[in-house]
Amino acid sequence: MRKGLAVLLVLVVMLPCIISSANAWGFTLISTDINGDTSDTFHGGDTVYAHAKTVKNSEVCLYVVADKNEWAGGETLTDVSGGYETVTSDATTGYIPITAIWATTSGDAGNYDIVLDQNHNGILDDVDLVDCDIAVGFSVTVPEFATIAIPVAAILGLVLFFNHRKHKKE
Ligand SMILES: [Ca+2]
Ligand SMILES: [Ca+2]
Repeated sequence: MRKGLAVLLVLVVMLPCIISSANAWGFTLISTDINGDTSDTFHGGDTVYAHAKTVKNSEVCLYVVADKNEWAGGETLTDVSGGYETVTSDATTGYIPITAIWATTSGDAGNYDIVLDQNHNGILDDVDLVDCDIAVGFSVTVPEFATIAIPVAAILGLVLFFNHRKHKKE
């Protein structure tokens, strides 16, 4: 019962994000894998891609910014991925190419948003798109190898240390 409630809560929280990722004009912006499939969780070391549908045949900029859920408009966009990407949307469909926006490292763990700067002025405006303005856009997690390797290395170090001391006493 409790589990069901938790799942329901998660769905209620997630749902507005799914709806709002498409705005009144039917424009969308999502974080994806290399194939263009929606992905909101990446391991440090993964490359984050973005896909979007926006105004046809327009040059736009893609920013990776720190996650924020109270976007009011007028904020200066600060890219954390080593620079924003500039792409041009298709003249017929309005889709941008699936674009690599960030080659992450294990030091990049955290929550982020993507902003499509439609009028490329480096400021969030009504015409720009945010993934996601009311929830985490995507998150980068520490790779499993590091979370396992560090405690294992620590235990191994202790074992070697005590072994060394034992041999010294003998
Ligand atoms: Ca803008
Ligand atoms: Ca957000």
